[in-house]
Formats: sequence, structure tokens, C-alpha cells
Amino acid sequence: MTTFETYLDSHKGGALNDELTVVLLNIAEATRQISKKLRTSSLAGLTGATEITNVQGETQKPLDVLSNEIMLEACRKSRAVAFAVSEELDEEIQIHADGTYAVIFDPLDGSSNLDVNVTVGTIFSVIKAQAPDDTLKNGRGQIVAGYAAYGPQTSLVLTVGRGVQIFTLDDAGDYVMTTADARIAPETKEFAINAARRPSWDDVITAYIDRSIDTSGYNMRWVGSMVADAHRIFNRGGIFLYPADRAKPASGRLRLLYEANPIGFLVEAAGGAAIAGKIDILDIEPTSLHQRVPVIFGSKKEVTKIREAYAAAERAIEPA
Ligand code: P6P
Repeated sequence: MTTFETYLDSHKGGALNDELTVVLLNIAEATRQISKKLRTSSLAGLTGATEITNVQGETQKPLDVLSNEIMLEACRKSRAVAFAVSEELDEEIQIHADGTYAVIFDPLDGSSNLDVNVTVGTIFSVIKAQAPDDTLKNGRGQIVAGYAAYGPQTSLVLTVGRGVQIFTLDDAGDYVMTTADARIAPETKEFAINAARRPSWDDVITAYIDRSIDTSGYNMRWVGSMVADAHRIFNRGGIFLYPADRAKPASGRLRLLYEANPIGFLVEAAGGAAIAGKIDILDIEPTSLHQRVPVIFGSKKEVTKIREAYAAAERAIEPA
């Protein structure tokens, strides 16, 4: 049986040094604690909303605040962490002045689903950083990316740059490896999009969805929790779309640093593709901690159809 600890221990080398191993063990422990808090949140009165609005303009939930604090504590316990960047914090915060890494995370993604018992997740990324500006690194500068999916099972999905491993939390509190090298199926007939936003889609997305619906056999899933949709795609393929929209043409809803980049790094490591239109998400040069980007990821052949459609649309408007 391979556990999270024995996997890290047997894959030391390269970027995975002793310091980074401590960071990852502390992040894994943080996800165990968050998982435990979620399981009994209704019993502990940790539901509903606080009076606090975060930097995103969203009302924080008690579990948003608690999960954020648990992830920050994991950073504090890791001597090598210099900075933490969180969806819940306006700015990066310094953890250890002599640290060498930044941990970038969304402590509880999909928290609008908490009170209705739907899968939510913690998304995280680790990069080298020794000064505040180092946190604005493009996605190919990530050393580690992962997420925990808190659903019927608690799954921890990780890449340290050598494929994607999936671990499942057992009753004893161990993360046991259940998939050694996850691969995203290159083809799919299942898309995930919030169809209620159709009026704000651009022509490329509208044409793709209409064609998919017209083509026999396409199915749709939309959880409203990206980690849940991503985990389904890692397990059976699919394509996830939260595109730019006419209301906010260049952005869409999802955040680059702690949602799109970690998921994009994992997806590419599993043979999938992650784009923001014509370009890979991982090639976007960040300009601010909380910037939003269009997000389309999943089965490579399906994502390529959209990338090519955006490229064709651009050629069509170029001056002759
Ligand atoms: P909508 C959750 O708030 C989130 O950031 C993602 O996890 C999810 O995919 C998306 O927003 C859902 O957005 O517009 O469907 O509510």
C-alpha cells in the first residue's frame, strides 16, 4: 500500500527536496482537518454566512474563514514557506522571512455548495518565491499543484511534475494511493458549463455548445464546484468551460493564480489541455493576485477544437 508519505519519500529528488516534502505533508494534514470540519459542519453550527465580504466581493462563510486559517497554519508550520497567497486575503502575507516557497491556495472552492452537502475543494500550488513580486509567476513556474475534493470520499490529487497521483483518505486518516498515474481521456462527449450564462457567451462557445448538443450522444454536467467537475474529468474525461463573457470580456469568473493555474498544471500533467481561448492558461503572465481568466480544460482533442475555433475566428477578422 502506497500512502502520501511513502510516495513522497520514494520520489525524493529534483524539486522534491526535504523542505518541500514538509510543506506538502503539512498541506495534506490541513486538508484532513478541513475534511473533518466539513463532515460535521451542520452539527457544529458552521453553516450559513458571516457578515464579512472578502476581496472577491463575496460573503465569507464560516468554513471559508476556518479553512483559510487551517491552510495558513500549515504554511506557518513549514519553515520553507516565505509567502502565502489566498483567495481570502487581499494581499500576499509573509510567513517566514528566510523561506524559499510561496503556497498559493483557494482554501475552500465552491463554498456556495456547503449548506447543500455538495462536493467542494481546496486548491493549492507551490512556487519558488523569496520576494512579494515572485508570487506573480506564470503557471509553468509551478513546482507542485494539487487539490483536495471533499465529497463522498476525500481525495487528494497531486503532481510534483511527474504525472498525477490520486490518494483517498481512509478511516485511519491515511491518504492511500488509489490512482498511480491519472490520465485524462483525450476524447469526450460530456461538457460542463453553466448553461444559464448562454446570453453572455461569445460566438465560439455558443457554436461549440450548440454543435455538441446537436451531435448525438453529448451529455452535460455542471456541479457549480470546479473541483468536483475537475475530479470527474480526471476520472472519466470531459471538458469544463467557464469562458470569457460579454459582460466581462477578458476575464470570466475564475481566478488565475489559485484556481486556473493549479488545475491547468494538473490537467497538462495528466495529458489534458487547459486554455483561456487561443493560449494555454499556463502561459498567461499574471498582472495581479486575484485576476480572473477564462477557463477551458479537459480532454485534449475536445479542448483543441475550441482553441482552433478561437484561432480561426481571429484570422477571420484580421485585415486582408
Ligand atoms: P456559477 C465556485 O464559486 C466557482 O468559483 C467554481 O468552483 C465553480 O465552477 C463556479 O464558481 C460556479 O460558477 O456561475 O455556476 O455559480
